Amino acid sequence: MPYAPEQIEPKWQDFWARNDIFRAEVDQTKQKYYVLDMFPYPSGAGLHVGHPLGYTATDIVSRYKRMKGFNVLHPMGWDSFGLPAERYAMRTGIHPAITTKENTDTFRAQIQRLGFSYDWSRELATTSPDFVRWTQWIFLKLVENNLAYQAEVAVNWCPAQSTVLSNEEVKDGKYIETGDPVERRLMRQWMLKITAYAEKLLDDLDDLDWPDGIKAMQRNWIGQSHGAEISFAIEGSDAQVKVFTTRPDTLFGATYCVLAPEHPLVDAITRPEQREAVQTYVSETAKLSSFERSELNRDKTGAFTGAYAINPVNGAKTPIWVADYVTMDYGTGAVMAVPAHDTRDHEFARKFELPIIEVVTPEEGHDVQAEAWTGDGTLVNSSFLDGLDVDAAKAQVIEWLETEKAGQAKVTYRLRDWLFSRQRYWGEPIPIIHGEDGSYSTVPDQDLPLLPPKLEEYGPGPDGAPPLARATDWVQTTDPTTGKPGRRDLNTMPQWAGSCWYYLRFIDPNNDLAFVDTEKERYWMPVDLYVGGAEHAVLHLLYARFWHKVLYDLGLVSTAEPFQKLFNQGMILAHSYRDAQGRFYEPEKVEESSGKFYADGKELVQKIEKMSKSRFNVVNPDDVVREFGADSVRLYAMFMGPLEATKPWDTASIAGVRRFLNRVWRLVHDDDDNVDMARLTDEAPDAALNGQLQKMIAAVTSDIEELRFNTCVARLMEMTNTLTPMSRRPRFVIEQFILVLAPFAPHMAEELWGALGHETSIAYAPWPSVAEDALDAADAELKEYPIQINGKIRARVMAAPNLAGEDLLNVVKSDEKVAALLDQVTVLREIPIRDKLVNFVVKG
Ligand code: ANZ
Repeated sequence: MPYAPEQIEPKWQDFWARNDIFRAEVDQTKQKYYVLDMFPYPSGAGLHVGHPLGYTATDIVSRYKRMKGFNVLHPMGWDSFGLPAERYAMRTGIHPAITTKENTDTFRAQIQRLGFSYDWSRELATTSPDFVRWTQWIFLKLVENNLAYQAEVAVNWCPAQSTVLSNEEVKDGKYIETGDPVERRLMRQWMLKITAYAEKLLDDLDDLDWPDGIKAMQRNWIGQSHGAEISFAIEGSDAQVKVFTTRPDTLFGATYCVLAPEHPLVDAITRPEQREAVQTYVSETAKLSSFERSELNRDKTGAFTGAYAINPVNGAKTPIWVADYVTMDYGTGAVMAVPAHDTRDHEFARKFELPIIEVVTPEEGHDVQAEAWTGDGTLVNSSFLDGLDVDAAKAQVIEWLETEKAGQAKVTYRLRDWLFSRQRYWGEPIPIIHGEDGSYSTVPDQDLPLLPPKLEEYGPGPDGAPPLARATDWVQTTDPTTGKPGRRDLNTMPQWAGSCWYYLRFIDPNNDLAFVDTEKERYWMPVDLYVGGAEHAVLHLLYARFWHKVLYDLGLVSTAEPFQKLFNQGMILAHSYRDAQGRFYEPEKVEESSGKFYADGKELVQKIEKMSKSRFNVVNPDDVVREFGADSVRLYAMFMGPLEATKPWDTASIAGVRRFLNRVWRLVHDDDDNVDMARLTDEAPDAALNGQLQKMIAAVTSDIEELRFNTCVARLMEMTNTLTPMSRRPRFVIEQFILVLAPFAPHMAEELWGALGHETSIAYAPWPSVAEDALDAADAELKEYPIQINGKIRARVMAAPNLAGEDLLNVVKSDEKVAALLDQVTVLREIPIRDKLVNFVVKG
């Protein structure tokens, strides 16, 4: 029997499961390591080859850390609330829980076929009643601590989906998942006060071992601005306009003020003669989406209120306008306009013929009447600020404002509160009961979980009424605190809720008394390594950090941050083929001829793109596991390129990795597939071989620590190239090699480990340590063999010195690059020259 992954892989998977090999328990005598994957949404499409990429990486780290003596927590579960199951239910009437369970079973089986070392006893699903109970419990903690509130808010309403969306889910006026247009609408909604944590969310990023790009995106999203809040009195009124500015230094250059159209002062200050114009303007802008309003190149529009504000610094009378380039959701919803130094104010001033006063000297030749000067300079036309630079003037004017009680320094954030209500069926119902008088009560702990009621129809009702409104019996209830009739909240939580805390539940998944046991939480947290796609840069990772910080402040968890180290895997692309009309062809039907692609007699264009059904380029992990084995798929996923790179999947290349594993098999087995005792020797390796071994161990160790797995695979291949041609292979070297192979190709490693007489799983065998002194010896010992094709050097192979004949040829031909070169030609003659080079005489 040659290497047969289809036989050994199920056998070892079964062995691991039956013996609970990867079961993790708190052990105070051991150092812990918590490795987490972003858990998948179990979609109907099944696992995608992108999943195994990240999962293989975390599995390698988990297995490596176990061998290093760590107590490793490596769990898997399901982020199972979600829109696709609900949509499917709307079409078919099948309850989402049923489809979710089917999909989960498929996902689990697919994942298990890849031999990942999860502790399956901790498996959880965000939709399970037990999990929902604690998600709702945490939400009620937020309510109790005034971090959740109801508000009449202008929401992102998506008519096509009949639901509101969070700001994070909307980009360029469209729902990021479906591309459906999004409008503004006023609705009473639950909001979570994430803004209360803006500063902590920003500051604590500094200490995290996260990719710089992700940190930058979070910083940008939180959007901290330093400036001042300044009060302008309103002429003939007791009211004041408060403006937020990042340029208080330009206060002498303010020539008008602007209120957002929704600003509460608009009505109160508008003069009778301007009322009609202002009202028309306000109602026109209300029809625009926030996207349309924020479009930078839009023509500036506005209306004069007839009222004037008094500039506190010089008593200047400045007209108050209403204009939609100022929005209610930032700062104070009002600005002082400085057309000489702000581009938008400049455009507006030009259009409505408002004065432009220079207060910061621009560069030679720049005219502020023609274009705003937004750079640095020296203050002019500004009384006591004249002569100062921008920074000094900011400090000076803030001091003046604070003394005069006309304003103060102020830090503002772009971050908005998190809109938390969804008008959907398949989510955690919001556990709140509304009284008839407008008050509300929380559902008592002992009544949790509050599960969604059974419905005949899952879609939204007329005009976006939430589906839960249909369950009239469920909705009508008694307020537990007052005993009076009450109505349940009709909203559900967004899909992000479960993923805000699932990593805590993995620590203690079956606890009935608490969401997590304190002792266990203390032992396992924080997550040491978190791997997943970069698409979660802002949404999931910001929301989870927020919940975690709330729990931390309530003394319910022991760390301020949940995920110490984060790594983003790259996206996996695939080849697609289309004809001139844009029709896609299945890759199996495509023929290649001299670099061009054909099907049905048409020439096709080959592209590397995202995988999608419509492009026929989705690779199913089951198919590749069946064809090549899980170990080959794992190795290929790592060998494709750096983990973080976006790269194309190429099923044909798995064959190369499979050939490598065949050679590994042959290191221990003879041609009859018995353990090859004849070639195994108990003699110690010579210095060259030992040196190469030590180098490999050192390199793979540091590469795993830094998540550079593609280079690890290359090292394993080099080592195999050296060992393959040897007639006597030191057992010591073979065993060390198998140990290093184990995290990458665990089934193969277990099998060979057993074949060499070991009776316990390799999963907890100690990771080889490096003999440092042998390392130096090694460098001197390896030799470079140039590889010629028809006399021209085409590659170089590093190998032991003094190789000759068949041994030299074997080493050289098992090199990936050389193998690839020879694949394309017909070899006529092979000329190995001892200790020097190899020349291939070829045709083609
Ligand atoms: C006067 C001024 C003078 C400004 C100047 C800029 C340049 P960031 O950096 O994004 O924080 N602003 C304040 N609130 C606003 C709102 N609700 N809608 C639209 N614009 C608003 O931007 C802060 C600046 O954006 C503020 O500083 C204000 O214009 C404007 F030479 O005030 B500035």
